[in-house]
Amino acid sequence: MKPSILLLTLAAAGAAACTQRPAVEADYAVVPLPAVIETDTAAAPFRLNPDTRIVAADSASASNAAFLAEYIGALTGFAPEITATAPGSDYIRISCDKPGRADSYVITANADSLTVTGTDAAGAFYGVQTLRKAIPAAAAGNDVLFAAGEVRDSPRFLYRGAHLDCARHFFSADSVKQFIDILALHNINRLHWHLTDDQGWRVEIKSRPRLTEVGSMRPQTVIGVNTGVYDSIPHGGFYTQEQLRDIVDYAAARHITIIPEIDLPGHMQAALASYPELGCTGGPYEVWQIWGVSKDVLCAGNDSVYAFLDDVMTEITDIFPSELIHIGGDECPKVRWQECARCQARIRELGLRRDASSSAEEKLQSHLMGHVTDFLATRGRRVIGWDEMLEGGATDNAVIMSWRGTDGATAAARAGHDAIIVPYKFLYFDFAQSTAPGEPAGAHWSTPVLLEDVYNFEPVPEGLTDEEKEHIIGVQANLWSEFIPTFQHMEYMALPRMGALAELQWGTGRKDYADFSRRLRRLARHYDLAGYNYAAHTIPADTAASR
Ligand code: TNX
Repeated sequence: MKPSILLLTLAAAGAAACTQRPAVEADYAVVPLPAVIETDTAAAPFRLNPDTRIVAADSASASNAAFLAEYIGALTGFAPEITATAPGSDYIRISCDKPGRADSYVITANADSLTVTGTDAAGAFYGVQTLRKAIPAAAAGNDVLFAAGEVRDSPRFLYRGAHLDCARHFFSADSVKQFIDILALHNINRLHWHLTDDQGWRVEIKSRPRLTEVGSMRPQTVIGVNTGVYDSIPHGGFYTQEQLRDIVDYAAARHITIIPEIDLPGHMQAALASYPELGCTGGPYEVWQIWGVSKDVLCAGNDSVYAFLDDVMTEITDIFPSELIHIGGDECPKVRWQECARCQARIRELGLRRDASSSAEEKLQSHLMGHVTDFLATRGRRVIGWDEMLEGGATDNAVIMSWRGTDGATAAARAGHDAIIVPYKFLYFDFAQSTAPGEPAGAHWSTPVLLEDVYNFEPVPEGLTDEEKEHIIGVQANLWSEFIPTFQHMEYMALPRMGALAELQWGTGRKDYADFSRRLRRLARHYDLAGYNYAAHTIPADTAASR
């Protein structure tokens, strides 16, 4: 007699129950902390297991489903199948059709299923990041239990940035992609990419080939803080437009917009070395081998400089779809302009005069920045500049990046400009992470930026009205690279401070350092799994007091 199918099925189920696989528990309290976590410990949890399927409910959710499958694979070793329709039970469903604020999501879990519903594809992506971080990094070979209940989450700021300086030291396209992966893990959605500076021009501009032929390479670099001793090692590199487009796509798939920065009119010595006629003195100039602020800047009295900038921005906007384009504006000494006949003639021609707040040369800089702003506006773009942009007067819709403190942001918000908060004392991650002996060096001109300082920083300046506060659109950390020559070192400077940054950008603003430390320790296990280099010693240890 043949055994019935029913009997066989029961026997198989019995065997599975007896040999039920071990399980670990997920914890929704990740970094950054979700706004609301409501779990019901009395109800049966959702059990992620080797048979769990991922349902991509709509075409916009397919890539989120693929990311989740990849993360689950890396964490547990399972290879979940992705389907378009939900089975009866045992599935994770991803969709992005919930009305509400951008970048937001809800996770619901019960014994049958787990759902991630975004207000848009980006929101669902952050829900997927939360699930990924909720899974213990040491889950391999285990099922994962997700407590029944709901997580509702929405970011505090819609601009959540990180900056990377690839001009002072060049990092490969693959390293930049790894940086983008790190940003995604922290719910960061803007990469402010510093692509040009005195020490190197890193972006291919086809109409001006010498920018990379000459400007991307320096013959050697000063050792330490302008010691006068050089390393005799040529340093350089640049990204082709094809590589740049590939990186833009890689970032976009992770809901990250790349904001390119062409820093002008100062920080341009690599461009001057390539085209000396763009400077006030005509050169010769070299791609800078030292650090600091160069006196040699673009000549603001020369029409060919304006044409040069139009050409550069034409190609930049062809490569980068970002609405915001960063045009620098920082640290532009005026000594050359004061002595330059063409700059002085331009000042007279424009009728620029010193007044109580700005010199004629500062106004000349505003004129030049205004030209680039107007040119970008014809291509549908809006500019960001460093807070010096306010000095000679900034155009109305310029976004101000407040780096010398938060006063720039306050002034900007009061004048009706949007502002992004990046004060060096809290958010310059090129400064050392501790005062411990042997702490890897970083920038030297200010004090170390400790993990706890980052976490406890309140980004919205005091004294703003509610309406002015609306102008504080984002928070960002900056990673300058003068003293950070390798990508491994860069990772170390970024992590784990980026965890604290994510809390400022996404979180509610409530402060509880012990609770953050506990969550960060779990995130650090994910850093370990990914092989990231990070300052583990800065994470408070797991003592009874910190639990
Ligand atoms: C200041 S922030 C700079 C950069 C340096 C950085 C080093 C800003 C607008 N200018 O050029 O790389 O300090 O910490």
